[in-house]
Amino acid sequence: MSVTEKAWWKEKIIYQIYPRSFNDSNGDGIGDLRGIISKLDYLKNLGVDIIWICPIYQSPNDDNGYDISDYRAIHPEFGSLEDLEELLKGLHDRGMKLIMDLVVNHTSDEHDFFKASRSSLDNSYRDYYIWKKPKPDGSPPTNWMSFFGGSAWEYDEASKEYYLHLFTKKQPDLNWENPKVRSEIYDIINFWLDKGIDGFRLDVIPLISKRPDYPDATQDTFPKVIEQIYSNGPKVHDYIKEMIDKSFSKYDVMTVGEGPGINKDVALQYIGNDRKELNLIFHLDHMYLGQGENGKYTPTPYNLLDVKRIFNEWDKAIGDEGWISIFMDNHDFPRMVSRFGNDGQYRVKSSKLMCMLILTLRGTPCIYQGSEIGMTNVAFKSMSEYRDVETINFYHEQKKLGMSEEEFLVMANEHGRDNARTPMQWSDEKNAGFSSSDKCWINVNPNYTNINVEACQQDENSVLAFYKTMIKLRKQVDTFVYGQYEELSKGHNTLYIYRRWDDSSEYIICLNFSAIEINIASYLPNTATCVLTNYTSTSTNQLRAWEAKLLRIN
Ligand code: TEU
Ligand code: CA
Repeated sequence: MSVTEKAWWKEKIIYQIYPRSFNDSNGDGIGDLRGIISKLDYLKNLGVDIIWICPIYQSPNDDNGYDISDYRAIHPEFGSLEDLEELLKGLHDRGMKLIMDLVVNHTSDEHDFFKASRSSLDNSYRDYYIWKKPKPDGSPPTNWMSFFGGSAWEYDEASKEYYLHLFTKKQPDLNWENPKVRSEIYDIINFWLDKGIDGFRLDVIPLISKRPDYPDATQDTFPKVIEQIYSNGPKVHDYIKEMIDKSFSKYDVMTVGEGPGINKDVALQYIGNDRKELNLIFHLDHMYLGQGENGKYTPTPYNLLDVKRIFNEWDKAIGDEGWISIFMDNHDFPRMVSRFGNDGQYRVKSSKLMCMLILTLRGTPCIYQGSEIGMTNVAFKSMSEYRDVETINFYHEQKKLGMSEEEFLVMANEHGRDNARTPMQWSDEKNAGFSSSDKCWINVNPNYTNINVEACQQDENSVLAFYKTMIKLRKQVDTFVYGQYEELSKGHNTLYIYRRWDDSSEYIICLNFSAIEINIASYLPNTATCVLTNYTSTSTNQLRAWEAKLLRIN
């Protein structure tokens, strides 16, 4: 058994903050940096180590900050550079770390680079972006669809050319073939690393190298288009290696790539111990489950067997040769207790079950804000409550095809990214204690009155209490970090039982993803001690409804 190389970014726990929705310090209804600063002791007390904050740079907010118009300026809504430096110091003083979001596949169309690029065909910034002539019939250069619906090409009347935008038309893709673009990006990275941040989450990094022949997409599902057309282009590793060499390699920092399109067969090219590229990735194979021909709004069925298959295949493919993160939701996907758990009668139990899952699988756990109190999806009653450009764009697309608002609302309620973007629920006070404003940028989930941090802090059996216990346990037991992994319940469509072991100890984690009690004696050795369960009483070999049980094998 090869010993996995030790590293701080393997042992620590990431907590993801969507700043817009975390805590509003100045009453404008928008979360901000000073709001995060006032919650540092809460985060320290939770036990998390690395705080990843989504983009806080200057942006027109077409995609809530993932459309950057100035990479070195903090958006005034979030605060100032001094606030960011105070947040960084506050984290470092508590022995915690900060990683920021690096969005360099594209900029905002309001970035100076793009304003210059679009100004004329012969402008020196023209080839900072990807401009192509129309096909002879005037149609876009390829049939590529944007992640957010519609064509990935926008026609520019002035120059009679199209520019590429794999996301919204206000997010033009940068041309990484251009060494001047790459050099600008390395300067941006070094600007922030010199400020002492502890690394970056690299947004859609597999997309940065485009296939030079710009082939039309022929795949039958959008995830396959991402994998085979948009991601893993011919120079992606040249670019990542050069980026690491020109910036990250000079610091003891963490690089975690967001990996749309990275499948288990190419993953080690990005994260292999010997590759000197990224430290780890957030792969999205389990997140993309259910995304059909045009993505999430053309849904296809899936179940727990698919999720387990993906986790097993990835663990087999990566083993000790690389590293990934373990997460089950973030700001782009529905809340995990609603999607994979049971956010009704078994909300508390299944929230604790999801906690045990992400903290005992092999990989760096990433907890998304609000998961620690069992926050759920939100059932907005009208499309006017939605804020996410992806949801709104797809709504307009489906409306053109005849779908009614009521019909689309059902899908938006289930799949929309705003499910994860409603304000953090701190208390049962106005706006869940998130803001003193009369109007927040997005409505608070009405269930804040009983799902909130304060309520959890009064209850020793709360989801929050369970997260603290499970986080402590994970930090005491190296086996959960560096140990091997094997599923014991393959083929079972509601049980997920797996073991983790190394030379020092062995544990079996038993998760019942259903409300049906089941006997699991056949999966267990005789000598097992129950270390933790999400029930207040222990049981024998019965796994009760949505029960999560951590057993130590003596
Ligand atoms: O997400 C890229 C990505 O893969 C997601 O867009 C995901 O496929 C989609 O949202 C599922 O609905 C990153 C950021 O996380 C996301 O917030 C940005 O919108 C996107 O890139 C563009 O920067
Ligand atoms: Ca604010």
